[in-house]
Amino acid sequence: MGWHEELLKRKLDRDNYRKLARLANPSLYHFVADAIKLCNPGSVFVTTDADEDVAYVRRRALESGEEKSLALEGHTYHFDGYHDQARDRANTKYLVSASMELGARLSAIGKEEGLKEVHSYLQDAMVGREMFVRFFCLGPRNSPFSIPAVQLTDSSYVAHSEDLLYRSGYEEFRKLGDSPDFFRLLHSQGELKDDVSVNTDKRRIYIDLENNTVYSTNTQYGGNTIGLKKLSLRLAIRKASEEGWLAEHMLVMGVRGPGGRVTYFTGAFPSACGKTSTAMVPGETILGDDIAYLRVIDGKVRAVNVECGIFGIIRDVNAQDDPVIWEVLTAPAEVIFSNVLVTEEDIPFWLGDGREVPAGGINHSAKWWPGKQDEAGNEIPLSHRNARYTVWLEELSNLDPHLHDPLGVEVGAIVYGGRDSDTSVPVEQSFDWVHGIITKGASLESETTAATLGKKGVRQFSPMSNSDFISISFGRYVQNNIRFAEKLDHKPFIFGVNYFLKGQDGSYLNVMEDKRVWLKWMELRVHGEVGALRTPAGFIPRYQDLQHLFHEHLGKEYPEEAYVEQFALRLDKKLAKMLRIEKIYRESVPETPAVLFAVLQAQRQRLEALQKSKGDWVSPFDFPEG
Ligand code: OXD
Ligand code: MN
Repeated sequence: MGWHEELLKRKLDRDNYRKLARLANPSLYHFVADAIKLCNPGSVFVTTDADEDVAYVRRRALESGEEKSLALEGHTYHFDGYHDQARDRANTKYLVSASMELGARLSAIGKEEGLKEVHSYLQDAMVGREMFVRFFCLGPRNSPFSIPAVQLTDSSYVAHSEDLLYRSGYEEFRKLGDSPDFFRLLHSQGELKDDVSVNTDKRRIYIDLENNTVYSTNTQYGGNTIGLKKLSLRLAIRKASEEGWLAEHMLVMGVRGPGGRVTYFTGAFPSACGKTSTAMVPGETILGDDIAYLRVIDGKVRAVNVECGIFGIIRDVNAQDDPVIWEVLTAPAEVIFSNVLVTEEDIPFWLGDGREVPAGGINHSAKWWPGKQDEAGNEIPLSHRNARYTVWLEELSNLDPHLHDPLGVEVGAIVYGGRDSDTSVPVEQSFDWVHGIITKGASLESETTAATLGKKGVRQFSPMSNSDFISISFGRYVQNNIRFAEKLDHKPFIFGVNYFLKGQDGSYLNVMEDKRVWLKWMELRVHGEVGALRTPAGFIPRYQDLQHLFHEHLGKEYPEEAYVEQFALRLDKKLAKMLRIEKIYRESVPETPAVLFAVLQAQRQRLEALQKSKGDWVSPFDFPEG
């Protein structure tokens, strides 16, 4: 027996040792034993797929005080520290060895230096605490998509959240045998005061791509700690690029067409840009709201949701706009609320919930009252703008029946959307796969939101809405996307959407529910059942079709002036954007495929020619049917 096994035997009680030993995987023993040696936990709990193990984690979350009960049965809440409320981009880095080429857009640190640093923060970080060892399966079980992953954490909140978000995977590890092919995630909250991580200056999320291992410490916020989410997405993007499939920041949903037809869509939107609310549009079915794996199987693109739950932004969730999730959040069910306001009656409140603001309560800033200010004199809202809820998808009334299908669903359309106040039309279809990947996916920009730390509202380049998670050079990533379906007979259609377009007076031109109409239009396009107008940048809807769809699905009028304002081509803005994107690829993206420049330049020339004849603003009625 090597020292790893000896240490495990010494540190784990009999029951927990037996659970680990049953997996008979030396690489797993190494990972767990190394982590125990480093973090020095007081005890270790190994979780199998058994209900009682899962229930134990849930109970510990309450006993440890990381979660507290709310009035409704099954509801709990958790707070992250005041300065630990979003993904920390600046301190999330790839550990690179001399042989790795990641390109300048990826944040990296030398492997030796980075490991030394993060190990120093993790050293003895779990003294007197319990370490949870949790096994999960990314994607459905027993599937070509499945990736086993093991999470070690000293946070029962993290372990509990993952339980709602991922399929348990102890049995997947049993099937894995002694293979080292699994993801490894190690997290510690670091030093705590009043239940929150205090050393946020030492918050680090370091990713070792060569060993499929992620280290996260001195943080509690889910986006930094729930290793199966964005941290595993980074590992998966690299794995996918080596194996010829795609790991994407995408929702998966079913959109109903005429006669009960269901067409499956995947959709990439940067964080806090309408992805979850699209996936939950009333009347359609949801498979997932955040991360999808896509593979070509039998000549068709198929997709699965990597997760089985939602870690959703709660801000603006209200009975009117989001009836499906509202129902779940206001009835007994297993729900974790984070960074909301909790009143004396143990009722959670959040920004934009449509209810009267309560007189006070506690939130991420401790005791709260309306008008409370932080040290800098800024008013503290009743809940954080990035406050979240965590639930099982099974709780949703519109869950699609294919969530757990090992082969996923066939993808009819891929939608790319960003937060864009002044450039793109609400919905537009690309000419073909390559044009779509390049002008919609690879050209995506978005104005920043509260899901990451830093200034909000700054326009950022975000190819496929994945820029925070791309773990290979951006050029190679785009190339992989192009190649993925280029040669298939049945390619998904590619669309761009923009829910955030504003008019001249600065107000939004659409309301949230309008996206239902865009979805219905796209569904009809996939089946060739509705016409379109051909612009130099893609196909846009005809007025009469939208008028009909607005009436049929939303029961409202759609005035011609609204159509013209929303679908006019804003050529000055569109051309400026194209120049920005070309410049980014030319100057800072090595390995950019030549076809990207060819497609962008051809489109730019078409738009310039149009601008010469028609000026900066062109009405949709000026375009021919195409
Ligand atoms: C998320 C994110 O939580 O992208 O999904 O930040
Ligand atoms: Mn996301």
